[in-house]
Parts: sequence; C-alpha cells; structure tokens
Amino acid sequence: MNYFIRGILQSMGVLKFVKLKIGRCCPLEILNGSTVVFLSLMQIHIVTAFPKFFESPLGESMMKRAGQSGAVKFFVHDLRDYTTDKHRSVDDYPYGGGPGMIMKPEPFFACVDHLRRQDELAGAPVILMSPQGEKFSQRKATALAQEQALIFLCGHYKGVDERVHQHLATEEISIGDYVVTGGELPALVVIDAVVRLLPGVLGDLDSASGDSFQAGLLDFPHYTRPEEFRGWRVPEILLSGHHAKIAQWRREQAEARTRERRQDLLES
Ligand code: 4G0
Repeated sequence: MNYFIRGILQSMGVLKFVKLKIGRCCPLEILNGSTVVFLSLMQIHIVTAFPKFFESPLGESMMKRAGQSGAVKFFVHDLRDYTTDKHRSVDDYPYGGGPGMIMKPEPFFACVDHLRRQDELAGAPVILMSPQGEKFSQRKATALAQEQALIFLCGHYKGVDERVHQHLATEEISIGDYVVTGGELPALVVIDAVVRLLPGVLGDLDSASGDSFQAGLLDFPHYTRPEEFRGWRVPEILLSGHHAKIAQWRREQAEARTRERRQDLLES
C-alpha cells in the first residue's frame, strides 16, 4: 500500500530527481515500467446521535486545515436519519431489566449498510469506540493512517446492543481505562492522532516523524525564551550551539525520563 512517485522537483531554481514516498494511493496505469499513481484522500465517516458535537473540533486548527488541504474528508452521519419509527428513537430499555438505556442496533446497521454501498467504503474498518476495546496506541494510529477510509460508531448511555459489537463493528477501540458519556470524544482523540500522520497535514517543521512515541520513548524537555524565568535557567547545553551535543543530551533526557516514568515502554 506504499507507493513512490519518481519525478523532477524544482527547488530554489535547481532541478533534482526525487523519489517521494506516498501512502494510500492506487496505481492507475503502468507504462514503460513507470507507475502512474492517483493520490486519494482519506475519508472519515462518523456515525453519531450527536452530529453537532463534531462541528467545532473538526472545524478548527489542524483538523480544519487537513480538511481544507484535501488530505482528509470528514462525513458526520446523524443516527436519527436512519430510524424508521415516528419518534426517531436511537435507544431503548435493556432486556432483562436494569437502569439506563441501550442503543438500538437497527439505525447503526442501516447507516453502515448505506455507507458500505459506496465502493471506497466496501473494505473500510468499522470502529466501535468502547471501554471494552483494544487499547489505542501510536502504533494503532499509524496502522489506521494507511487506510483509505474509516467508519467510527459512537455509542452513548449504558452501552450499545451486543449485535453491533459482534456483527457490525470490525474492531473495538478504547482510548483508556475510563468511561465517558459517549463515544464522540474518544472517536475525536483517535481521529486527531490519525489525521496528523497523513501525508501533507503537518509541515516539515512540526512533522510527526520526530514524535517521541514514534521512537518508543517519552519526549525530551523543551525550552523557549526567556533564558532565565523566576530564577530557573534554561540548561546551558541548549544555548551552546553544539548540535551534536544537544542531540545527545536530548536522547539521554528522553531515555532517563522513560526509565523513571514509563519502564513499561522499554520492556515491550
Ligand atoms: C459504555 C469509549 C459507554 C459502553 C466510549 C460506549 C469511554 C470509551 C460507551 C459503550 C465511552 C473509551 C459498549 C460502545 C460510551 N467511554 N475508553 N463511552 N459501548 O474509549
């Protein structure tokens, strides 16, 4: 699923042959051993009873820019549009009794069936955000960033009818061992972590490749001006201009922190 573009790049008036790595694309035509590629954007579909919840998070900052640049396209689907009763109900009482409401299976199935009829979505993972899911990680974000499309299901209330877990979701993801009122915030956490990895979303300057978790370590300490604040000085090495020594210091700091705070990251 990783393809390369070979071509000529003009940079500062100089022409250079380049080989650029691009993900998520499909070969169109092969001519004299060269592959013509079409770079596709990632589609992210969100199925929710609270579509307005996503307006501001997807309409601000990095996610907004990613949408505008064409790296990703977001689609938010209102579960209520897939109900058939006159009250447009998305939840009901639990069989066997007990407190709280359970989300009905039919609207989730009707919405996903509708989406799956699109060719681009036929093989897309259907991700149920759930405290019972597989723990989310940077590794998982990297894997999801390779997909052409993602479909997120957001549940609410006490939970979702088990048939959605068993027969509709292809995976269940948890962002951590705690419960929040709906799957919307957890879905946004996963979406943010994935979108910032897509080619062209972050500039070279704040590229994701330098992320500490990408290297399996915690990040090193960062400082900006002023040199001294309330008596606390910036470590002298950072002011020295010795790039090799600075790189070594940062590596040591990252390793020491990881050893002290997250021994588990070194063991795995
Ligand atoms: C209870 C995910 C609550 C059950 C969702 C969903 C935390 C997370 C909810 C479900 C959530 C997490 C079975 C879909 C909604 N809370 N840790 N609340 N099911 O990722």
